[in-house]
Amino acid sequence: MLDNNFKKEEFKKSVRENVKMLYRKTIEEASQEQIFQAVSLAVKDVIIDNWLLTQKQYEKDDPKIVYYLSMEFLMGRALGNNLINLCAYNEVKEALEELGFDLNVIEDQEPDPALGNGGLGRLAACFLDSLATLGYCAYGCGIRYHYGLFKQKIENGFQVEVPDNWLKDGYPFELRRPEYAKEVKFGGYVKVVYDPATGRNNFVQEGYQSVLAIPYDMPIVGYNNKIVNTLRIWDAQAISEFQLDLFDKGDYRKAVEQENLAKNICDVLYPNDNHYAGKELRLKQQYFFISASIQAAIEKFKKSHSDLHDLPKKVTFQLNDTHPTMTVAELMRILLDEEGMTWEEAWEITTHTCAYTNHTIMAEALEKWPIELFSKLLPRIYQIIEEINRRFIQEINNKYPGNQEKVRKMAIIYDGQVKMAHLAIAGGYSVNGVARLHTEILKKQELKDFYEMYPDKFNNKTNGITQRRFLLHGNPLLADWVTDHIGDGWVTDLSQLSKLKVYADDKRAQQEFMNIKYQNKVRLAKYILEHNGIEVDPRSIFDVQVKRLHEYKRQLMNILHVMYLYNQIKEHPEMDFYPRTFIFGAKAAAGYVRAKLTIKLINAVADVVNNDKSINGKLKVVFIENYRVSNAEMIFAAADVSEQISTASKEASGTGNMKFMLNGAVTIGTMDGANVEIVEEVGEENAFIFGLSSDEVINYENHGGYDPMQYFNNDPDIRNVLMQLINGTYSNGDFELFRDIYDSLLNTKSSDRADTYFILADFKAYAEAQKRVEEAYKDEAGWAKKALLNTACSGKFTSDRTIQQYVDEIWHLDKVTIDK
Ligand code: CJB
Repeated sequence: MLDNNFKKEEFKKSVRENVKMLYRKTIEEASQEQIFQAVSLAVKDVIIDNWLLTQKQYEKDDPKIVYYLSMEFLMGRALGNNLINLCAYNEVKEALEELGFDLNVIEDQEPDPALGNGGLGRLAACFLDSLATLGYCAYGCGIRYHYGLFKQKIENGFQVEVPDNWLKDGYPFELRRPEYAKEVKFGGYVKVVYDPATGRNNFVQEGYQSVLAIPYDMPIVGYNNKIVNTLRIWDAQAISEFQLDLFDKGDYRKAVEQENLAKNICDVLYPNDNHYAGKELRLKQQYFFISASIQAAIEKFKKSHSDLHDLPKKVTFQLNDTHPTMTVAELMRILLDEEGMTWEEAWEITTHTCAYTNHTIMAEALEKWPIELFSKLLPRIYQIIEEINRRFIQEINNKYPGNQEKVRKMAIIYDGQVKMAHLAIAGGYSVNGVARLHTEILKKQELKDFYEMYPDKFNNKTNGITQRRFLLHGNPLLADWVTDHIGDGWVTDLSQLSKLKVYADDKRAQQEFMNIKYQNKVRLAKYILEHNGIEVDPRSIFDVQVKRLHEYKRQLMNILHVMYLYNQIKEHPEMDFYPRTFIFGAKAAAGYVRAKLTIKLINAVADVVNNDKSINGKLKVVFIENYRVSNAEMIFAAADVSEQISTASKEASGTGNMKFMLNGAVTIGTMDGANVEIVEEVGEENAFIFGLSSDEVINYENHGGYDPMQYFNNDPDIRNVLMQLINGTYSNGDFELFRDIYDSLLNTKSSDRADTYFILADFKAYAEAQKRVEEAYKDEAGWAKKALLNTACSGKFTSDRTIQQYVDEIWHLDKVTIDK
């Protein structure tokens, strides 16, 4: 048995005690939610011992620390994952059974802490899991949003957003740490004070408003190694509660303003994915958590080190996209204003401590803050960025004398805007993309000028996912099967999955593998029936697209193809057609009108198709409400086909693609993001690739020449489907409901260029690839082999590998083990 601190009887006793202490109830009287709280506290008790041990070890070893700074951490539920990583899942399951409870039901009581939107936030969560498991000293730093990403309800086919009050019953795995609170200053002005003693000008922010940042720590449990790292999320509190003297001085107005400022900073996560909205409150959020995190990091460093010049040897601040880029200026501020360093010293330290990850090339995601807004809210920070910009322009001029074009394209402040990506690149020592293709596009296109100037800063780190959550926890049947065949080494070394390749042609292994898939499909079918009231046949092909709703991800192409298939079946009822269930799950940003209309279209098509008795259930369409981490685990396990159909060049990496692959789903996709590397690992014969290449897309974008109308005019199938958007087929005779979608594909007036994401260009190739999927699925053994090989070849895509590469090539952390 694994060494996991769990004694069953003690654990049961602890749960009983917790129920008594928390609720003055016996275990028989408690609700399932109360049992969840009591069980979580019992688990937390074990975790805290290891948390203390880890802290002691870190104090002793003094390893280098990475601070992973991120506006988003999409953690998903903690209870099950913590039990998995403590290697206590089965024991606790048994203990609870003996008490009369089902662990699955107890797990379902936990809200999903959805402090993130999609891929970027979930990646951060996978990284924390891998960092703890590999034994590296890491802090996640973020914001304790009171409302996470909204819950999605579907009403009359439309998305409705419902607030996600995840803290309402109290969250058992967090620890409030007011003793580590930090003051964060907004507004006011900068006063220059000459100090005759040093002969320096000192810069002092005055007339500002303060907010107190209170940290809440969440444990990040490493797998079977006793290491517990920390996710530190900051909450805002009015400082006036502490500084009542403000009232004494009669500055009541300021006190009230500070109260109001604090009140809304942490209210809510902005629900935009791959999209910059430019809201002042978002800028406040950014500075709030960065200032608190960097202050705390410097304070911690100074406790055990005497010379701040050593900071780069002991600390890296990793910026998860440009959202935390304020780090560069905040670190400069602390070193200059509080530590009295010269500009040159401070810059040397900063540019060897910060590193930036780029997650997207979508133009609308680029953060560019108006000077007006920025300088008012953060006068000293703005001043520092101005000076960084002045010196950076000098550097450009030195390198490219007289080349104003370079300055225009690369300056940090230009056209009345502060460009955060430019600041992140100039202020750090590493710039990485998140898949090979993405990094190449950054170097050759989006960040070409910067790559030319700093080629050594650029590197690739292909994303990864944690197998602990997405196989061991999410798919226990397959996890056990894998362990039966190759042992359990894969849990911490996913490359071992390649040992499964020898079973690819083994009839029995194939049958077992597909039988597990079938059982997972039954589990999902049950969920769909309970949540959607739709009956789906687990023997049909489960074809799944789950991810944020975005035009570039082309859920629209998928549903248009379903409409096309439906037309085919209706026209040729005798046609041989393998039953298929198209499953969608997606949240659209609350203000993203076209994305929301696409959800309506999917549901409208579902309504018509699912209720058409004449097609004998050959085609079903399901939109799973409120797609999130917890139901994702179940969905990946049940998928036959993984839809990864973004317009080539647009999806930086994708990580859902990896979760499907790990669970034995076969990819239908474009050569985009990490799909390229997935196909490289599994072989082109074990995936279904179609569509324009990224070069072709970029070429159209740079040189024009794309005409979607040509497809409409020349292809009756396409025309037919598009006409159905405006002839009432899916809208009870309403010609207008879906007109915006129709226009977006054909009408140049409705957007810069019609069909921005090349749906019509790729449509027929997609349909043809789907035909190949169907043919392949009919060959049972052939499909089983493909599915099994997808699992067997997915080893590269563990976040353990990604993190080890960050460690080896960017962070240079020291590995820590807990002394026995
Ligand atoms: N990504 O989720 C987001 N939000 C953004 O604002 C920008 C990018 C995604 O990040 C993932 C993790 O790197 C990528 O896999 C994905 O392609 C990208 O869209």
